[in-house]
Amino acid sequence: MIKPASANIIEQPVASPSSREVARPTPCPVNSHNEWDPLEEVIVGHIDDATIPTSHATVMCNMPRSAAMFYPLFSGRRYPAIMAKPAKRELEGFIQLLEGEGVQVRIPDPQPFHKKFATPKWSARGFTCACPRDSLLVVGDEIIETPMAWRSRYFETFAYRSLLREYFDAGARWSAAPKPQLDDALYNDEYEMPKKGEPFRYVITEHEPVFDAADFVRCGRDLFVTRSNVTNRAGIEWLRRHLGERYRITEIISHCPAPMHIDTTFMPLAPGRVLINPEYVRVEELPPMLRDWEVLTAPEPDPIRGRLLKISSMCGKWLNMNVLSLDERRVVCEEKQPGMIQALKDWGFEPIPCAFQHHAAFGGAFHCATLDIRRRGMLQSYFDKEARLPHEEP
Ligand code: DAV
Repeated sequence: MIKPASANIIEQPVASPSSREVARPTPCPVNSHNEWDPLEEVIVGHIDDATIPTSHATVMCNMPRSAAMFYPLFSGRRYPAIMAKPAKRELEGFIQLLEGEGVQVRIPDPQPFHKKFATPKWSARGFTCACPRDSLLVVGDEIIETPMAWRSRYFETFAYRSLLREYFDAGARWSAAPKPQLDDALYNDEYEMPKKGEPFRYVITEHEPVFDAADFVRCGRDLFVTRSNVTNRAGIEWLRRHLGERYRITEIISHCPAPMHIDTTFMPLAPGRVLINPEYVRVEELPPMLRDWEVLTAPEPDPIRGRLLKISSMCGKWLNMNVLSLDERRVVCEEKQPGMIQALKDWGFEPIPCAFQHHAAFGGAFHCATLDIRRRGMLQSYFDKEARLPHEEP
């Protein structure tokens, strides 16, 4: 069942009252239903005033060991130029590439991330808006501000408020999950990363709903989620009820010992085609609704060269999967990952290599660094008949 195109159309006032023209409907600027429709407008984060996040269990438990040793020593300070400068250069190159491919790029506002802020119970400094994928979730014509578990990210969506206001004025729906309190009760003091074979456990409790948008990926009427060190069951349930009957949310089991964000684990690239991380995902544990989908197993990442890059990355090695689809064929991926470039070619995609390794110190790669505002397409179901929602027509 396809949502009528008119659902995305809003009426704009006529320019001049004397004009005889009838009001022409303008499409809503926010319209993105999946990870692969042709990309027209995207927010790309920036790293101005990026600040090493305030040391906290939620931050440290997700970092590679080398970074977890080094970041707490500098927490609350701005990222040094030796890290920021090359990352900025790469961001500029990425933006140029997107614009060259005909995508409209929007940049968030400057924010004083280094400034200390407080709630009645705790204080922190900010982090960065390098990764719009985490704090905002676009579902159709709606943008949802997410309740993030990191204290250092409490006010991060403020960087997007002028954009959000603009989209709202042009007809988008704009909402926010309940502002979390992020009290001590949300965090599990005794948390230790589970060892191989030990049951899943998470640094966050179920005290209140929290989630990062990057723990979800969208395939039309279906969203997939991984529970993680920033997304709890209550957070998933909040989104499920908020989106209502038109959508279904299905969990993907990740065997990552410290999971954070689905976009290095399970990345849909086209209708019926999903890229999976062979270390975190077991094909036999994928939900049955995916049985007709082609599962593309990500190749082993090529090793990162360079001492600073190695110790400063906040992310795991599977960042090679963190690609951005411009459409069902064109995929922006890291130029220093020849294995992934070749695999994408072999699968019939058109990889567009781009230098972006220095962004890993700020939280991710292409998927993390972006938020697709508009992709040309409509809401659809991509799963077989049995997998349809009970009220959906065949
Ligand atoms: O695999 O370290 C990267 C973050 C993606 N948003 C990882 C998570």
